[in-house]
Amino acid sequence: MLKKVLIANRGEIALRVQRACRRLGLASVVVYSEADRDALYVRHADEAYCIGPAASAQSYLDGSAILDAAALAGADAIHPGYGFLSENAGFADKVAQAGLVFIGPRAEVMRTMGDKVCAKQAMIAAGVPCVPGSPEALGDDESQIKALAAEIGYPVIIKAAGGGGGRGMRVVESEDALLPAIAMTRAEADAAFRNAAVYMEKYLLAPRHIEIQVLADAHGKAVWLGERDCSMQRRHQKVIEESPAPGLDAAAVAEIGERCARACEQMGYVGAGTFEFLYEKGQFFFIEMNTRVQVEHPVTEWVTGIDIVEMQLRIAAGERLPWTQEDIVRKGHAIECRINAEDPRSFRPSPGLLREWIAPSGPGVRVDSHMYGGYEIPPFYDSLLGKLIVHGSDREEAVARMRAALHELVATGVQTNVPLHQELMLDPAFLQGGTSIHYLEQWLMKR
Ligand code: MV4
Repeated sequence: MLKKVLIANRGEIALRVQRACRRLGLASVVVYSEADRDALYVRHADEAYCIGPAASAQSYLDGSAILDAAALAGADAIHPGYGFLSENAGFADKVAQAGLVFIGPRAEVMRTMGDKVCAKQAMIAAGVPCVPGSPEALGDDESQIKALAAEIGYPVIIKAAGGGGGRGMRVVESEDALLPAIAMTRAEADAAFRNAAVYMEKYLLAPRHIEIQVLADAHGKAVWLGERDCSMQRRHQKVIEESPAPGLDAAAVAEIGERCARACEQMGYVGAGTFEFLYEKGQFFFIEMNTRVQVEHPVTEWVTGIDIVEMQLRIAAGERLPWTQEDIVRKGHAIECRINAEDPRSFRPSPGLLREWIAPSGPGVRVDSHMYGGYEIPPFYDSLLGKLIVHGSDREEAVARMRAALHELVATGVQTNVPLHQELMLDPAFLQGGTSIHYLEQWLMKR
């Protein structure tokens, strides 16, 4: 049913989607900015269109330029990858209006999930546990707001309905700071998202970030593909992800996974998606849903044996999920290290000429990267060089493979965070497993 897919992204994920298309015998067409002429995905492409200058706003975020390229190429579907326009409901609408398939859920579902208050309401309706908090956006009644915070118990967190991914939030420790914090968050949210709506939640002090991957078809069936632990992060940038999450009760994860799959069926969700949870003291609390493929999808692919990007394409073509939940069997342990071009101490981006790039290999090693020796890393986009993913029969074997793979990785000419990963792979708390979302930042402070 699909013949030609336009890939509206760059870097490693453009290459990843291109490979999936080729494997399925689908034609693909890529778009690139003036800064990405020498990109590997452009070189491998059968058809490529320059859509504008280096600045993302004038290229990868320019929906009209992308739709023009799709029309010129005769594409019948658009895969948005992650970032850029991947969660932009307005773009999904325009794709549909142009008579093309947007590879993702319906625009209305994207819009619901983009509004974090609506997303939580949808989850409460579907029986997915959420962080205790305001059932709706906060109003203007100051005494009512104070009463709500007192009932929830301090500290509370004020979040922008239009935010997400760590943007537009403020922790409040006591009642005297409450109303000013709400006013500040509202003003920032109005400026940043043109949406002044904010909501309140109990602030969890040291949770883990656990997410559930789902796949849903257009025929009302959904499955969950296990969990990922993404707690190792700095400033909302994930650094290491793994599956399964160390030390969690399998029955408790299965209970949450089932609820996520049923929620998809209830919402008419279509495609790949991720339910993000905070996990503390044995309990899961939903915070947000991502309606795109995620950077860390390979760890789930490896433990389940399922090609998530291939499934996105097949679902968009109208195919039914070829399995029921009982067919989803998870094996071993997978870990992903995000390899960035950055100063390993200051985290400042380090773009420029990558003189050498030698990717590790061997049993249990996968590298998803768009790098090659002699590539000029442009300064305009994120600093991801690629992802190093390993698999082992258990977590210890996966860690051992990661250490060996990090030793083999050669990247010269720019600075990378490989030394940081090497230290973390020897860190007792990481080796123990189950560190909180604050662990890495605290570890970096002490160092
Ligand atoms: C929270 C929280 C604690 N309590 N909500 C940050 C990103 C956004 N997705 C939600 N975030 C948080 N929400 C309550 N009620 C702590 C965070 C948080 C966080 C969450 C996931 C991963 C990394 C994080 C880093 C700092 C704060």
